[in-house]
Amino acid sequence: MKYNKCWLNFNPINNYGDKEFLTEIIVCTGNKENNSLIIDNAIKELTEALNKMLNIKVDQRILASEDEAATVKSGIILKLTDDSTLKEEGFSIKQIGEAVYIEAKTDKGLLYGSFDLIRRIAQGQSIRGLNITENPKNNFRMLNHWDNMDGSIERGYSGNSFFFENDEIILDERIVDYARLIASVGINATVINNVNVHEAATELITDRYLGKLRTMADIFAGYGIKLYLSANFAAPIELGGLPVSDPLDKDVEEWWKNCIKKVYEYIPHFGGFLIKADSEGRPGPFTYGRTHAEGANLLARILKPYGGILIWRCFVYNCQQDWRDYKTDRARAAYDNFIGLDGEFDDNVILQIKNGPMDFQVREPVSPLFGGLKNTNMILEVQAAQEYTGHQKDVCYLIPMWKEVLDFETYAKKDGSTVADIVSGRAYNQVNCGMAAVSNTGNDYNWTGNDLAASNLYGFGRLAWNTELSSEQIAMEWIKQTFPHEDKVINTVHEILMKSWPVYEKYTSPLGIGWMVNPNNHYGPNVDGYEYDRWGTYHRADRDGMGVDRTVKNGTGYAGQYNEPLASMYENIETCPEELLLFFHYVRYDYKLKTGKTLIQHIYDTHFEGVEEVEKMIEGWKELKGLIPDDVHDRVSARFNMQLENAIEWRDRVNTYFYRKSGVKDEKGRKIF
Ligand code: GCV
Repeated sequence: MKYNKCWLNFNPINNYGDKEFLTEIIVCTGNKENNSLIIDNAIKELTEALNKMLNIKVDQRILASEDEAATVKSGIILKLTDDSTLKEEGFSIKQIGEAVYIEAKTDKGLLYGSFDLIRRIAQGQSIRGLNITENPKNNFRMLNHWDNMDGSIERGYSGNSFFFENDEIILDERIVDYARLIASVGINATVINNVNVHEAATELITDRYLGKLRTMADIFAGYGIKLYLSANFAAPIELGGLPVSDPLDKDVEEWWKNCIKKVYEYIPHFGGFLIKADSEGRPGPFTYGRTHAEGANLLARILKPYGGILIWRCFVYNCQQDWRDYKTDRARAAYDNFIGLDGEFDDNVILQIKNGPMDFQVREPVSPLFGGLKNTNMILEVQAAQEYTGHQKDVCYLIPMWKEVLDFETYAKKDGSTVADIVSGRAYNQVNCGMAAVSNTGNDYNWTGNDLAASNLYGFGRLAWNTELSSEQIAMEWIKQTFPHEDKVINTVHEILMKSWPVYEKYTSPLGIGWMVNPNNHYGPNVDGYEYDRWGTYHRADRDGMGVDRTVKNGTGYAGQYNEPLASMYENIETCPEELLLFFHYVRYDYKLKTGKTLIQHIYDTHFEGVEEVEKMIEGWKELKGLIPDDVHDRVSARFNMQLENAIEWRDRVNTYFYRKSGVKDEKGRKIF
């Protein structure tokens, strides 16, 4: 076996009490010939899950007529309905008498309902008296893969790509299992290639690859997933031989028209494009003096008749900017570049905004763009790939971080304008919006490098479906579907996951300062390592204090990009949330935090604590030996060893650095190297 099935392992559930409802799957949507691939897949999943988990060999029956359906009294009944409380992808599950009814408006809804039922049984939950209705909170629930055509993955920590190898597309059983995995948590769209579109990837939109992509898109469609591609803004030059890729040039428009027509001839259900432009060396409309709206709208207009969507990233900044000017601030860039374009994007354009203003640091404030744009579709982009959060060597369960972002009140409206309200479309009555995660997958046996990192992939899907689920609940669901149902296992893994982000933060970056990592690979400490700062350091530490002054009064002015009362809250050192203190302020080492500790003592203490807590997590994990499969235990133990080494290195380097800068001794007299 080249890979495991993660949370779709369908481990046996002993002594499950509700078997009597589950002996037959009955589909009431018409005759067999009319059944869609999606329904066939739903039946397949239910059949396999019940067989493996409960040892039930389920029968299947397809009913041809409504009359016949009315006679059914027992089994799992999949039924299309026109229930107006359900959205297109929603479903209800009701257990009545001897039957469990899964009802939905569409085949996709039936698939999601089937996975929901499986999830409940896999957790050992009773389905007796079940009566639930579920509608997804977000319409777009996407993965972004940063996979390159040579098989490498940018910021990939789980092996190589399972989509590409040697400039070819891979079509094998793993693609089906990938689709099953992500559909099971409600993900409905995926971009399979890197936003940095290099060489062969530019050609994905040509005859060379479109045939195979069609096959892949069909597999995905069977699980309700749309295929998207990252496109190269300079494709008209690189593929078409045109002298420019100016979005207002007629030949460029004509070129894209022909290209997109061809894409849809091959793949009528193609989702659309994701574009990274004018950022980190990627081409874009700035070259021609055009705006990002002009760039995005050109493609959106052409995609529109096909039902296509154009997703345009707001991760636009000038990595060559002169940091010596104190007012220069990369954190300002996304807002500065896009706020003036609010309302100028076509309705099938979605702006994709990273959760924070910088770049997926351990701790950042929420991007002010969410509270700023009012007439623009938005997708929240988070990073499941642990680029700055431990490379999937260190455990870092990211759902609590994403929850904080979703729950953040932007004050864009008087009420109901949290990030979750905005990206779900509730705040401004929008349809084209949602959430995307940079995927943490690769062709490793366990998909995510660290077995525990699968919780982030699982959790992203669940959270994108229902932003109101708690981090605790998501962790619990994942654990129960992944590990044996032993209290000790469940409690220990739950505790490890829930502590992991705060622990990682403790031994790495204090109070929102970020970027003290080794340049380029972004793992391990390097206090002065920020690669785009050629003239100084990111943290701006001197002998008196550290932190970046982002106030309007004296600093970069970034704090002023927020709506009130947030702008004033961040501006004022007394009201600025402490976990972000150094993000917004230059703070003296002797500044007293709310705990009564000085800033420097806080840095020392948290770094010592971080290492101690990793040691405790390892102790807990050791005790699971024999209670979970050996291979899983060994793999995670090996990762924990790397994490401990990393944490010690962080502790020592950070503490030593700031001890040398400040000259202030540790109050507790611990050894600082
Ligand atoms: C795909 C960061 C990463 C890059 C990534 C970029 C982006 O800068 O380090 O690897 O490029 O973000 O999100 O486009």
